Amino acid sequence: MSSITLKSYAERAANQPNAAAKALLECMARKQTNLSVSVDVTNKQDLLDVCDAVGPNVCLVKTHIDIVEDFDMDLVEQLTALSKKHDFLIFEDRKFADIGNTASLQYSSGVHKIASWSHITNAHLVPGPSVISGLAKVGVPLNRGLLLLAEMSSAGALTKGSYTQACVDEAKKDTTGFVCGFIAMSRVDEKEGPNTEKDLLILTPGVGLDVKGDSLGQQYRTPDQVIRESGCDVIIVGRGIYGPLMTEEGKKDKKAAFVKVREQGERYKKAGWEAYLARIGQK
Ligand code: S5P
Repeated sequence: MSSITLKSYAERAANQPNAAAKALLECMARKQTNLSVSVDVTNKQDLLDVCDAVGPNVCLVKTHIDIVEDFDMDLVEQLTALSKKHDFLIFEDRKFADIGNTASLQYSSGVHKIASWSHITNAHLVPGPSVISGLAKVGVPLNRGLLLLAEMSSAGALTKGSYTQACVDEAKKDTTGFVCGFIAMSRVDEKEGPNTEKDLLILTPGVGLDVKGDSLGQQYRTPDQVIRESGCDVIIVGRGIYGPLMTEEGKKDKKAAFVKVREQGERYKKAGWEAYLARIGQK
């Protein structure tokens, strides 16, 4: 049996049992993009404007909804409308890490009601598999998907060795059907040869074409290193795309900044897709 990395996204979509992962793979194949934009901005209008600008080029919008200062449910409604307009899924990067009961309440309730609008979310396995069961109780009836943080991009991350392996083992033996992949830097499910048990997605942050890192430990690799060399499936790009909005120049002239944001989206989409075509031998 051959590695998951040699299969096309469309082929994998056809056999994917998790509804959210299936929809994501189908969207990737349809739009020819493996780019997810991480929209880490702190006001509602900027968040929506970035999504509108890069929407045509992405398969997935990743949010940190708790950093939005003027959050309200109208933001969620508008974001959902944009996801339909541009054909992308939504991933709330909540990184749940509590006991099952608390995680399930954090996922379903509170101000943000994440499960009601986010197709995909993620969790640390630190509390053990009960975090999966707690979240699955809420997410499975809604056809959502869960990613486990098996590896992180920041310098000195403790997500390695037996911890990473435990994430892989839990994902493979998950009986809820909720776990559909990982946040990871490499093809963690194929460390010991091809994964023939269960198709799992690998979404990878720490992607940048122009810089190697930031002043707070983030480490960047190129789309080619991530998709072709490391066999990951989706590139997650934040400041590499919306960065032009954050400069003094960008704050003064938002219109010009959004032109650049759109261009960066196109640039990362192209780089990610070329790396994928090279990986599956179509280029
Ligand atoms: O290991 C990780 C996991 C995640 S989800 N490293 C990360 O950087 N992330 C997230 O990806 C992080 O929270 C941020 O939202 C995004 C990377 O942003 P960038 O601006 O550095 O591209």
